[in-house]
Amino acid sequence: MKHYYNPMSRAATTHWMLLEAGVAHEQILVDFAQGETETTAYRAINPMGKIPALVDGDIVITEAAAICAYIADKYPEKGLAPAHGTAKCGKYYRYLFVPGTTLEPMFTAEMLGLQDYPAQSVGFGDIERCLATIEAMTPESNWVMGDQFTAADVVFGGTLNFAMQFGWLKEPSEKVASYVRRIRERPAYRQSHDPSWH
Ligand SMILES: N[C@@H](CCC(=O)N[C@@H](CS)C(=O)NCC(=O)O)C(=O)O
Repeated sequence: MKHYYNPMSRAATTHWMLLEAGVAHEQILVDFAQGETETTAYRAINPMGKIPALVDGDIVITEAAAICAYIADKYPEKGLAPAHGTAKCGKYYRYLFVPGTTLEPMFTAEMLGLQDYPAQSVGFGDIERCLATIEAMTPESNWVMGDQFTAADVVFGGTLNFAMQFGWLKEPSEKVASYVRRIRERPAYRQSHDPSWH
């Protein structure tokens, strides 16, 4: 598998997932600051010109959450996803999808200082709803699926981690802060994230 990556990017999350799964992969550094996501060769892999991307044989997976879900599904023996078709998957999918579809757009809107948006039309509603969602979805202890650490923690916990380190989450509750501390203590997290980030 080829992992198109840069350590100072969301690809740190997919690198973390690959390490959690203990999967051998080829790390291909993409220097986006030097325009390497703009080349014809890279756009053939991801027309979005974004990293991360994972290429597994003739399959291309883009979007950090999709890559994490793919790795968890490809290696079920690693226990990084609930068993397929079980009721637990409903909860698991929610944690995989909420960050990219709802939380990230809200953080972007906040970062850009956008205010005059129609909360009933935009997918993230408004910041209050998103903060309440983060609070409600963050586990009191262990991981989002209970004792089992899964790809959902990499995606949801990884998003909260970025939100804290970049100051998007201005006043995290103790519950959120301690979940992010647990995330940051994981050996695979530490191996994949630059300590200067937080
Ligand atoms: N929705 C994408 C976002 C990926 C993304 O924004 N990647 C940034 C780095 S964190 C990037 O590739 N930027 C380079 C560019 O836009 O040229 C995902 O979740 O993978």
